[in-house]
Amino acid sequence: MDQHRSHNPNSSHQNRQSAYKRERDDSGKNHCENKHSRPNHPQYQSGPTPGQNPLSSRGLSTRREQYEKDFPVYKQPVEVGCFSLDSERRFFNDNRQMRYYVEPDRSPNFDLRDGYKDRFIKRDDSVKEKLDHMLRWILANRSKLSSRGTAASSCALDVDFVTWRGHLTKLLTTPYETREGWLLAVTRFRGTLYISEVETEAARRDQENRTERHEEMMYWGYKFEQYTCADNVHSLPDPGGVVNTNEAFCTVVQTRLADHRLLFSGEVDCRDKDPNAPAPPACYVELKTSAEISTPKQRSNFHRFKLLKWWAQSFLPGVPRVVAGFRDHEGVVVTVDTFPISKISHLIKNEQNCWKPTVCMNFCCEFLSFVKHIATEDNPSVVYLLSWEPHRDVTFSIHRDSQYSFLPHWYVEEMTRSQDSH
Ligand code: 0WD
Ligand code: CA
Repeated sequence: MDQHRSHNPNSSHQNRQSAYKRERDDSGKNHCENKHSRPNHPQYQSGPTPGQNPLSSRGLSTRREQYEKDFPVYKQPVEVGCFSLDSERRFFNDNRQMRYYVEPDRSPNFDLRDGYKDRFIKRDDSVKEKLDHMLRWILANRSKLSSRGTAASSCALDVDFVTWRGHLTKLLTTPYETREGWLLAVTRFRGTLYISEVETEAARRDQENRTERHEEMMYWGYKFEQYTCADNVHSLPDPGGVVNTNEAFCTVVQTRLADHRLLFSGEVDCRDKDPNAPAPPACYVELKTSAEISTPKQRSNFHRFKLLKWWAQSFLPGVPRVVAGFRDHEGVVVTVDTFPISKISHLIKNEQNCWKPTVCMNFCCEFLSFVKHIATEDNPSVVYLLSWEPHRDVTFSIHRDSQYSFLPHWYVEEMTRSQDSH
């Protein structure tokens, strides 16, 4: 795979890369240094002195107009590893939970309600795993990531950011989000910035007040996976089995957004079972369910809201297609459609005032610059808490040895040890 090609859905944009490079020529020299150059960003003012706790009134704008610029450089994501979580949520540094896509009929009539009462084991979502699985993967694979650095380099890892793909998806969709805010905890440790989500009060309330109908509908997505995924290349899906949401297969990818080197992991539903399929992540398939579309209004909402989320989630790790099961109110899949990620931005072109990939990517890029700029103290027990509510700027506060600290001792100790032995 050509690592230097940028991954761009709007390749018709002329002059994109050269214009972008000119803007960025003052940065990206040494990603390990703790003090950062302070390019002139229009979106925010200089941050406060670290060490203070009060919420800063200075923030980062999330207004769409600010981010309607050329598409930033986004390198083709490269899979650097993977891991699996088994039926008891135990970590394995391998692909044992990989599943294989078996194409269903276009009108399969899958009953997504089947098994909800008697063949469903639900992950305990009160257990907050934070970045732990990714950190385990990093420790098991640190030789692939550590700087082959000279004595001058003090980086433990050759990346600027470590996070879950899902957190980046939230950033990409922020300029268009009108309902749900977020809280992201950031810690700088040995030059790398770790980003881990903190549940908002509103999200906790929503989770507690879910209706039985909503609980069941959350199962439907997993049931669709069971109808379309086989455990082995040569086997078939087993709709009579148990759905266990502890099980997961996750890809770990490395890429770069402008001058931000990213390492993130995302859960992958399945892969193309053809042995001649392209290498990961290009052989991966994302599965979704959605309410069937019968009116122009429903179609428009689907384009404006759902396709934005689907595009952002799969574009980030370079997963090329989403297979969607459209279901009726009784949870029966009436049609199945494939959405190539590269075609989604064309599909939405006819919607008035619709979302734009460039706005999503430019906002994420500026957010990461903002984080580099404010999170200056390199200390595993310091958390910069970035918070955002719809129609507001992104603001932050600083917390020492607080409930927000998320890098576990086992990680900090092992990284410190491995670094000192280099
Ligand atoms: O706050 C969270 N949601 C966290 C999730 C915090 C820390 C870890 N995780 C875990 C998830 O349980 C999962 O193993 O990270 C893994 C997924 O990370 P991701 O790929 O970055 O997450 P995202 O892109 O939001 O979701 C991908 C898939 C979902 O598919 P759909 O099609 O619904 O987008 O991961 C699954 C789900 O299948 N998933 C979860 N599974 C169980 N519990 C959860 C969850 N909380 N969140 C996503
Ligand atoms: Ca899915």
